[in-house]
Amino acid sequence: MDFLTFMSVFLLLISTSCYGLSENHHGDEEGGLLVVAPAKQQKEFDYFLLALLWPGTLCQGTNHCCSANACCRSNATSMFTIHGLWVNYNDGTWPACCNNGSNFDIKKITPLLGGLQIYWPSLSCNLESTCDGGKGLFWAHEWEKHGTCATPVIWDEYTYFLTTLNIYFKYNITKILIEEGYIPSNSEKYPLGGIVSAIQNAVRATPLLVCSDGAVQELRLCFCKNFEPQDCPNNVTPEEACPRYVSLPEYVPRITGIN
Ligand code: U2P
Repeated sequence: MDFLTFMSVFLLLISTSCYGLSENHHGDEEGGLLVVAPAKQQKEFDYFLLALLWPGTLCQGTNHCCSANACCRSNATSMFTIHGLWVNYNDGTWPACCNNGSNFDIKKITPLLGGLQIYWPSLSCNLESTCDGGKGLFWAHEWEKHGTCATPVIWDEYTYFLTTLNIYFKYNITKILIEEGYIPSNSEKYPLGGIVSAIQNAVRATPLLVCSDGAVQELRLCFCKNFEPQDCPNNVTPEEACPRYVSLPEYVPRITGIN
């Protein structure tokens, strides 16, 4: 089956309710620790959230380099990269680590690795927490913490990564912003409302932006279970909220030696 056929069948098979009722259930972190409920107690999620990272902001915090850290690449372009495809509840919480038996296995996504390295890179040298209390790749963290909770829409690791790449390509946020004049810059500031409107016009749904010191750090797009865009609930913390004028810093390669 070619890829387009696969995606068409896949999208037809999944449930389509955007606003279906769902009992809320508690998610996630308390004092940095994952609070993991047994899989059978997890309630089905309400919507998907594609979280994108802006390397121009995040890479400013790079203080040492390694080959895994895309902030250290000399040829990194100024584009949003993928943080993860998350599954959330409408009340602002989310399930996490829904299937400890489904540990990340890189072999299952071998055909996708080329794309993942470019579009879903780690922006840090640190290993990330896995659901069994260990440390692993950024991809392992995202699959185990978020992907395993995406049932009954997504059941397996390969589909999780493939689906995420496809949504990312379908809604090319970097291109949308550049076409509207929001060019990465280390001197300009842009009205937050203008950025939000540009995305609303292109995607037909309201995104959510997360800032750090007035710079865009993350951009989130929300989707119904059939992957139609829906408005994102405005549930960022005050520390993450963006001011009325934001910067979109240019990516500055930080080649301090790969070690
Ligand atoms: O915002 C801090 C971290 O909390 C997790 N998060 C946040 C919002 C949301 O809607 N869903 C969600 O999971 C993310 O955790 P991570 O995937 O990075 O471990 C987010 O970075």
